Amino acid sequence: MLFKKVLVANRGEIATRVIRACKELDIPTVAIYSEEDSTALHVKKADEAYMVGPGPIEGYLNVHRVVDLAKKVGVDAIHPGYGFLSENPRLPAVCEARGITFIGPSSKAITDMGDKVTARAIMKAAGVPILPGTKDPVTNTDEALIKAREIGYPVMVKASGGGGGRGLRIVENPSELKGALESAAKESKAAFGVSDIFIEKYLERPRHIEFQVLADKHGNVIHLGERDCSIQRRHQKLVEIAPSLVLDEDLRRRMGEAAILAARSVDYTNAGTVEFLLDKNKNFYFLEMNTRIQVEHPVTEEVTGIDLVKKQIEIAAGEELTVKQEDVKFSGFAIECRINAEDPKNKFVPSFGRVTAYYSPGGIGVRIDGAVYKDYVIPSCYDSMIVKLITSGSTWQETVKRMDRSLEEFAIRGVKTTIPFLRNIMNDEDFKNGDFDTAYIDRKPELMEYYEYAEPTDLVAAISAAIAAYHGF
Ligand code: MV4
Repeated sequence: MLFKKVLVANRGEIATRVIRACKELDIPTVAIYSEEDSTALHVKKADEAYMVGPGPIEGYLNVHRVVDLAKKVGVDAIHPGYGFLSENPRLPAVCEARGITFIGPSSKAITDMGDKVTARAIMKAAGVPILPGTKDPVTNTDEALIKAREIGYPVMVKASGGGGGRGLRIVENPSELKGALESAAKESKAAFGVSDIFIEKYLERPRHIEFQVLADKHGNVIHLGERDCSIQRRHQKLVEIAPSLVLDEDLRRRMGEAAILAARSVDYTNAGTVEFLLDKNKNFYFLEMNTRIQVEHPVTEEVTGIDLVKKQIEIAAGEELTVKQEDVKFSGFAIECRINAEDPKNKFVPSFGRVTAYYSPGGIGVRIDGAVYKDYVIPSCYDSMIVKLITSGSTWQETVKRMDRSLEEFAIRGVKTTIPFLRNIMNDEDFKNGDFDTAYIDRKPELMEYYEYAEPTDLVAAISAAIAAYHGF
């Protein structure tokens, strides 16, 4: 038996995903949920469920309360999912102190990779390619001006404690630098509590290529290939694919080796992702390392056939990785579309509320990782991603067509979703030709244009009104 009982310290689709893996491993599960999540799918699927709080967020973020509950109900392992506590170094530390296994890396690996300046220094020492940049945080404008001139404009000002696009400033020339440093530091302080910022050479229109790694507690480290996550809007990934359409075998091998080197440099254990930027000359540079399972992990699972969440649980339980690097085979292509309850025609404003109809697609190569169902009321206090649609196929063209067909089939009524916008991407010639980079969405405002069929309920109301008007009511 790997574990007696696993507590899933998360919500939404990833909580359901972890519970499914535990069920297949015959491990009983414990869910936590806020009052707003009392009707959530993960609460229904877990063997036990306990309300935490107060309020919609606090309960999912309180390390001591989560671990206290775990001890109280006989849990011996905690899976953090992504977001929430997944990259809080205090959770593995408190788990260790209380004799509970944390299903993830060490507290130190999380801390080191969470600080971008520290991460860059570790990678440089390990021989992983990094972009030209400052070795330490910049502390004054004069020093920064000298460093930026050495690096060469354009440069990017970044928050060391940051991620996800906050505290980022692109600086084209010296006159912009002082203002960028001040605004980035201010944003960083507000977002991350620390104002440390550093400077890197800015890559124009790079691709965002990330490598999945798995490392056990016996020194075995493998990579499971790459995911191309270039299609982002405001640093939110929208569509992720595997494999990338621009890597040849030699580049894949070199980037995979660099990803393994990165993991080894922090004595990494469990599942992790090493993110690189790839420039137009196929040079790659370390961007950051994510010390958690990621939203987009299913595309790697679909092309390798490896269940990453099960591997996380087995590694945490001390099992050796049975898969050797030479055993990892890649087959076909996979695309993940994140379906958000948002209105693409109205600046992607969130659209929460009751799901009045829900019909999911099916057929060969179609996977749904989600947490919504008919009559579920999507709460307004959480992330707007409601379901992930993943398709896989033997060729890129087949996989894209399968995704478009599945999006067309997918009926989610009662809330607006990004499905029509995602279909536009699947039918865009540049996307179909693999011709995209991190600036793809910004270059194509027409992707937000589409004809919106009226909701059937709207049609009934319109027809009724017309009949009433005709009869002079
Ligand atoms: C960069 C970059 C180009 N040059 N760093 C950092 C946070 C991550 N979400 C994206 N980041 C980037 N860092 C250097 N030196 C390009 C990105 C980047 C990006 C930047 C702005 C807007 C959208 C982006 C999408 C992917 C990557």
